[in-house]
Amino acid sequence: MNTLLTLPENKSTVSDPPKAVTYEELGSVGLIRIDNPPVNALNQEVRNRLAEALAQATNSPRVKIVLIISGGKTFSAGADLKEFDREMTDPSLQQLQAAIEMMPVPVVAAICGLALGGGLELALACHYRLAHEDARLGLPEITLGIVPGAGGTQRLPRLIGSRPALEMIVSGTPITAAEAKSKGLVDEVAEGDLRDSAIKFCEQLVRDGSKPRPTRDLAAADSLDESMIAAVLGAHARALKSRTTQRLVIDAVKAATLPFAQGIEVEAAIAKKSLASPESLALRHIFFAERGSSKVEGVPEHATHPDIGQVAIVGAGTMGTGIAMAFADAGRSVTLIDNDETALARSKDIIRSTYASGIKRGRISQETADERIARISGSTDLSCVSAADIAIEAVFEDMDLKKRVLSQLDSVLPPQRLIATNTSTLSITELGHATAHPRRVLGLHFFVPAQASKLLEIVRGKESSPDTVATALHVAKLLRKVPVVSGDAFGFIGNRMMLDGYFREAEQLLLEGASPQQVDAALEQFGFAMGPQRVSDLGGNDVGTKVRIQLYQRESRPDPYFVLADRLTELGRLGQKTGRGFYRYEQGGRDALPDPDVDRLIEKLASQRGIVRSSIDDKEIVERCILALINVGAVVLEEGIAFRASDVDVVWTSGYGFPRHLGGPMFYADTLGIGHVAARIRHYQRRLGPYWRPAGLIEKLERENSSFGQWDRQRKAAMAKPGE
Ligand code: 3H9
Repeated sequence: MNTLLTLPENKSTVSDPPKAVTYEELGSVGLIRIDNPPVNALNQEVRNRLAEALAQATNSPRVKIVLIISGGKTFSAGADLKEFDREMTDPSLQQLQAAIEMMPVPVVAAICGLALGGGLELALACHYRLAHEDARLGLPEITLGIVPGAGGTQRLPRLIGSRPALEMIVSGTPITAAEAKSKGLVDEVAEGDLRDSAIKFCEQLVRDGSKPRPTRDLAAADSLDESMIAAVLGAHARALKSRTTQRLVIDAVKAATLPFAQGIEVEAAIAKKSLASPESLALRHIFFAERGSSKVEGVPEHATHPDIGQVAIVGAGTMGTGIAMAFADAGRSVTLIDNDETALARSKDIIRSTYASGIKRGRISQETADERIARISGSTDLSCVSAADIAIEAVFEDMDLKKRVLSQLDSVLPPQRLIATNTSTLSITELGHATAHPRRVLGLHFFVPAQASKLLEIVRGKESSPDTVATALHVAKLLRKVPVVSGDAFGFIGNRMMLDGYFREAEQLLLEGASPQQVDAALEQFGFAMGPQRVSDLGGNDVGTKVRIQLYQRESRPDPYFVLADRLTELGRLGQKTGRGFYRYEQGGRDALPDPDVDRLIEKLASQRGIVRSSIDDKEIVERCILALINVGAVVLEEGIAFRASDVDVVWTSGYGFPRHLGGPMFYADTLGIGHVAARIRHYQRRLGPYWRPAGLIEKLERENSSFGQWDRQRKAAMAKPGE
C-alpha cells in the first residue's frame, strides 16, 4: 500500500449503506462504486471512502485490477462546489489521484453520463478509461471562473496534446465519447450495459497482463505557440469578453511541458488564485442562484405536479409561435389556437423557417426538425383546449381581450389545470379575476425569442396557489429555462429595473450631454453584450413605447421618462427594422451609425426641459446606470416583488445581458460594498435631485454593515425555520 493517503482507522467494510462509495470484489476485479446523488460530487465523504476502497483493493491478494464506476446518471460533476468556500480537508483529490497512479494493479474508470471537472480529472488519473457511448467528458471549470486544479491542465495535454487540451478547457464544453476516443482521451467506447462491458474490459486487461499506466509518466506535453493560443481564444472571444480566467488557463497548460511534479505545483497555485478571484466568486454565486431560484417560499420543493404532455397556446403571434416551438423542442404536443386562419398560416411558416435555419446552422438534423414541426398543430376552435394539460394565453397585450380569452379558457379547461397568461405588463391578479378559478392563473413572462431565451419570469398573482406555482416551475424545468418567481407589480422584476433604473438613466445621460454611441460603448466595455440604445433599436423602439403605455395604466412616471425613445417611435424611427432609430443603418446592415438628426433631437428635448448639456465621462455613465439598476433592485426587494437578491441577479444575467462574471447587479453591489453604493447614490442625490434617494433596504443594510448576500442568507434561514 502506498503511503500518500492517511487512512481512517475504522476500515469497516465499505459496502454498508448509505455510504457514498461502496467496494466489492468480483473475482479479480476490485469494484469501487461512487454513489453520491444527485451528481456524484467528490465531497469529503466520497474522497474518504474512495481512499478506504483503494486501500482495501491494495490489501486484497485476490484483486488484480480495480474498476471505478458510478451509480446514477452522472459519473461525477466534479469537486463539490459547496466545499470551495471552506478549508478543504484531506484526502484531497490530488492525493487520491497520486494514490491511484501509484496503485500496484491497473485502475480503470468506466464513465457513464457526464464526467466533468474533478470527475474527469479523477478518470484522467486512472490507468485506463472506458466511456459509455452516451457519455460526455469535459472540464467546464472556466464557466465558474476556475482553472482545473486536480491535474486537468497537466494530464489532459499529456494524453491528447496541448492544443486540443487548451481548446477543451477554454471552451468548457464537454465532448462526446466518440470524440474522446478519437482524441485518445478514452481507450474504449462501450455500448449497452456499462458495468458488464467494463468488467469484461478489465478481465481482458488482466488476461493480457496489462500493467498500470500512470498518465503522469507520459512524456511532457508539446508546447503551445502563440498562434495556437490566439486561434483558441479567437474561437471563444464572445463568451470570454471581459473575462480573465482564460489567461490563467493558458499559463497552467503551458506548465504541462515541465516535469509532472513541477507542473502540478504550478497548476495548484494558479487554480488557488482562480478560486479566490472576484470572477470565480461571481460565477459560483450565479451557479447556485440559478439553482436556488426554483426554491420558493410556500411551495414545497417536491410538490406534485401534473404530467404535461399536451399544451394549448392561444394566440399565434410572435410570442405564441415561439412558446409553441419551446414546448415542441421539449417533446410536448402543442395545439396553437387562433381565430384567424391567416395568423395560423403565418405562424406555420415561421415555425418551418426557424427550424430550417437551425438545420442550416447545423444545430439540429432534418429528422429532429420534422419531428418537432409535427408536434405542433393549429386550430381555430378554442374548445379543443379541454384536452390540454395546461393552457397558455398569448394574445395581444390588451387587458379586455386577455380577460375574455382567460374566461373562455376557464370554461373549457378542467378546473385543476394551469392557465398561464403571457404578459409583460398587465396585472395577473386582475386577469385571474376574469376567471372563476383565479388560484390556477399565473403569469409566464417569456422573452423573445421564446424558444431560445433562457429566463422565464413566473408572475404570481395575489390568488395564484402554491400548486399553480409548482406546476409553472415544473414547466420551466421542462423547457430548460431558468425560472424566477416575481410578484405582480409594475414591470415585474426585470422590466421594472430596466425602465425605472438602467434604461431611464441611460436616456437621462443622453439628455444631459452624452451621445448614444458613448453610452453604449461605455456599458459594452463594462461587460453588457450590447448597450441600451442598440438594444432598443434591435427590439424596436415601438415595442418599448407600447410596453410603457400599458404600464402607465398601472402607475404613471414623471417627465422626462423615455421622452427620447417615445419621440423616436412617433417619428417612425423604430430601430433596425426601419433603418433608423437611435442610430441609422445602411440598407440591410446592422452596424449602428451615428445620426446627426438624433443629436439635434436630443438637444431640442433637453432644452425644452431646461437641461444644460455638457460632457460626461464614461466612468460616470457606467456608475450612474449601474447604481440606478442596483437602487431599483433594492426597491423591488423591499417591496417583495423579488424574494431574494440572488433572484434579481438571475433575472439580470439570464434575461437582460448583465455580465455574468460580475454576478448580477445585487452581487456586484456587494462587491462594491453597500457603504460605497449608498455614499455614491447620495453623491448623485446632492447633484441631481430626489430620484437618487437610496432605497430603504440599502440604508438598512448600510446601518447593519450587511450585504444583499447576507440578507438572502438570513431570509433562507428564516424560511428553513418557519414560525420563528
Ligand atoms: C471542479 O471540479 C474543480 C476541480 O478542477 C479542482 C478541485 C480541486 N458540486 O444543475 P442541476 C448540484 S469544479 C456541488 O440542477 P442538471 C446542484 O447545485 C466543478 N453541487 O442538474 C443541484 O443541487 P440542488 C466542475 C453540485 O441535471 C443538483 O446538483 N464541475 C455540483 O441540470 C442538480 O444540479 C462543474 O462545473 C457540484 N459540482 O445539471 C459542473 N454540480 O438540487 C457543475 C451540481 O440542491 N454542474 N450540483 O439545487 C453542472 O454543470 C450541472 O449541475 C450538471 C447537472 C450538468 C452536472
